[in-house]
Amino acid sequence: TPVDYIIVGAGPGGIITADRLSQAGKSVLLLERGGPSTGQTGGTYQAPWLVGTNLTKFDVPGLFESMFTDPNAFWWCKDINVFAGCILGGGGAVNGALYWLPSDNDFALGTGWPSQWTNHQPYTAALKARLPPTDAPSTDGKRYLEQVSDVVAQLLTPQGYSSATINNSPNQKDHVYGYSAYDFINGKRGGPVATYLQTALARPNFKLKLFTNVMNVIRNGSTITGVQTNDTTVPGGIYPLNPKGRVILAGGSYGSARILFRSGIGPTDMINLVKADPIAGPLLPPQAQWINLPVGYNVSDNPSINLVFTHPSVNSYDNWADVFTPGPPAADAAQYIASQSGVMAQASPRINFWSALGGTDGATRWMQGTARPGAASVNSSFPYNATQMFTITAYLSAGIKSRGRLGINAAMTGTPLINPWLVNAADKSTLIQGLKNIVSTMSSVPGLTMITPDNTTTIDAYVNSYDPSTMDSNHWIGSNIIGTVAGQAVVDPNTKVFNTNNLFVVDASIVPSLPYGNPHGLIMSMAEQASAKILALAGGP
Ligand code: 6FA
Ligand code: ABL
Repeated sequence: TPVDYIIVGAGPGGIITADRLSQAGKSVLLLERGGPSTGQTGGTYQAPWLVGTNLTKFDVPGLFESMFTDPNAFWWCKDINVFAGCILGGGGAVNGALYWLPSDNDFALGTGWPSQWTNHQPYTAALKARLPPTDAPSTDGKRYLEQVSDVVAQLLTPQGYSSATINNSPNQKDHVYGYSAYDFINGKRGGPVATYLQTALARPNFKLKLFTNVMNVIRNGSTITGVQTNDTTVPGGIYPLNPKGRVILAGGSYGSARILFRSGIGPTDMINLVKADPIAGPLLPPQAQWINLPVGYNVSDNPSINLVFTHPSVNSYDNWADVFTPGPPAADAAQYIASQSGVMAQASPRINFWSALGGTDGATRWMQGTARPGAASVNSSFPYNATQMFTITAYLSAGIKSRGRLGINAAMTGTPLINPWLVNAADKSTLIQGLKNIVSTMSSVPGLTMITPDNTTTIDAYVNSYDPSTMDSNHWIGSNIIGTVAGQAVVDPNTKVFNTNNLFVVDASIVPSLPYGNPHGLIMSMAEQASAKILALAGGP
């Protein structure tokens, strides 16, 4: 049966939009290509030490680092060449869940948001009411494995940093550090799946369909009539819209861009790749109906550089290598199963910090740091004690000027086409300055040793030789950038795709500039605001 709204993709953007539109009484169908994730959603993928509970890999915060080392990583999209979650919850089901309420600057005009978007506070407040952040996720309110936090605070204090509860003052992002904040609830992964999705599922006018992959929208010129899927149980695989219905793409920065290419929307070189594909080609509208928009351009992601240290007080937690199998230390496993408390109630980060940096081009950029026990890769010329390792990841954040391009290849796989990291010379010199600042006070922390880069490698040399593919922060935005001018932007201020009547995008891809912090908090506030704008826009169902 036709519906008012088809939403493609159950990540943070899609779930929040689906909940708000169904709350307004619209009939909503949410299509997700992946399967269940958390125990609450019917997921069953468990660590051996959790058998007998209903807790899956996606529920337990302390299993986060094992997302990257598990040989059975079915949750990553296999047809996207960077990390992207293809599972209920999207990136939100598999990410580190660091959660920052957006600041005013994150939605300011200078960042590329249209003027209609600057008043984000009511939407951010609505988000906070549904999904409050916590920087003490263990159910007993205690903090565990906090040595990294203490050591990094000691390092930063002589540089003029002060401590804060970061989400109590989102606008304060200069020389500030605080405990890592998450959207975990009751010691488990929370996020939109545990909150917004549950209220939507309780409504008779809302339906979620898993394992349903949308190839393209069906359109007649500028009017979309439905979506083409892999579902063989419905005629032609097509899900239809009501006459005034709308489609909202929320497949993420790579996923939504690909659906647009496959619907004849985007740069001609991308649509020609679709045309040449034996399956996707015949589903394209005739060339006279192709819509030329800069889909895939204006892409941004935080360039991130890892510094690895040792300190005698730090417990590297065996690099998180055993947390999935055979399991964490027995006492930690037992404590978590008994009460969702302890080390396993938190993902790996322990402290986050920010500073503003002046660039050689006169512009201000911000740097974010995230520190955690353990290290993913070590490159050192001298012996070190692996049980004492920790990592500081430094990200260049708000103010980045570099842009790249993403697209598809001939196999229809989503892929970066032009890397977005440190293309702009002042981005690079600013990040290098930020790294030098971080290590400038090392001598004030007794016992602190940097092992990557080692003492024979300068910060400049380290950054110059850094493998660009490992600068990826998984914070892709901008491929369907919002704006006021068709041709410069892909979606208009109401998130409607230019030159279409009823096609929208509400996910990371419309975000014009990276925020101060890890982006999913901003994306969720954006989805609150986008659903209000879509409901208010005339001509809909
Ligand atoms: N962001 C944060 O704020 N904090 C973090 O700690 C953090 N960590 C990570 C992280 O550790 C990893 C490994 C990754 C990949 C990302 C991280 N991020 C973090 C970024 C954050 O998760 C993303 O920015 C955020 O999830 C983006 O939300 P969106 O709603 O824009 O998009 P998603 O990719 O999450 O969801 C898209 C959904 O659509 C998926 O469920 C996918 O399966 C589905 N989909 C895609 N194409 C589809 C199609 N054709 N048909 C049906 N469904 C489709
Ligand atoms: C994020 O926002 C990033 O997207 C992730 O890359 C990051 O996790 C999490 N938050 C937590 O800070 C890192 C892991 O800690 C590393 O072990 C892993 O190698 C890396 O992601 C892969 O990109």
